[in-house]
Amino acid sequence: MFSLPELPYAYDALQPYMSKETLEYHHDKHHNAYVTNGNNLIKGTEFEGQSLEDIVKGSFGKHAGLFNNAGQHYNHLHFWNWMKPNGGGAIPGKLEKAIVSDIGSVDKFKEEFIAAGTTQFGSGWAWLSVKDGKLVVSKTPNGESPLVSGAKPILGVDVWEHSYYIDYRNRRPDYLKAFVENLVNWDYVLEMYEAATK
Ligand code: MN3
Repeated sequence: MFSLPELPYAYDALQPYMSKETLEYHHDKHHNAYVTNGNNLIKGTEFEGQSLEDIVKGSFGKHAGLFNNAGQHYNHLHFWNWMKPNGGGAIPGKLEKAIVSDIGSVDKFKEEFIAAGTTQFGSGWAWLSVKDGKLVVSKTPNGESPLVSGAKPILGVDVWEHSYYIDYRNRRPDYLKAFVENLVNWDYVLEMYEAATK
């Protein structure tokens, strides 16, 4: 069974970069709907009892309804942890080194990540993930993640309008810049990087 976790911080803790109202709608309504719909759709399928990652990978291209909701549940479970109050700032040394060696520089990573989110047409996500041992930036539509293309996501940003429209209206690039500079929880990204590369 999927279940909705509590946010790892108070609803107003990410202000002014992400408002209490955005988190109330995004967590309590949108994420909760993925949990409820996912639980209804998985009943009686071969996916019952599997790990969330296996459900996401296994239902991709096979069971669109379940995939969309399980995929979004996976994405949002991490998304809440990919942010923290007073986030952004210095990237932990080991991860910074990998970014520089695989992507070129921290600035280039930020540029590529923001561009990926800005150019994702319609709803979706921008990602930093580990593929074949190397860090890559990518984007996906709707509830997809790099999991479905054999990569391991270590950072993702939600570019569905529900993630930014209350605070930024149509200014998606401003939201992405604030996410990178002021919200990212690099300790959690490092944790996922270490798990993905061990
Ligand atoms: Mn969302």
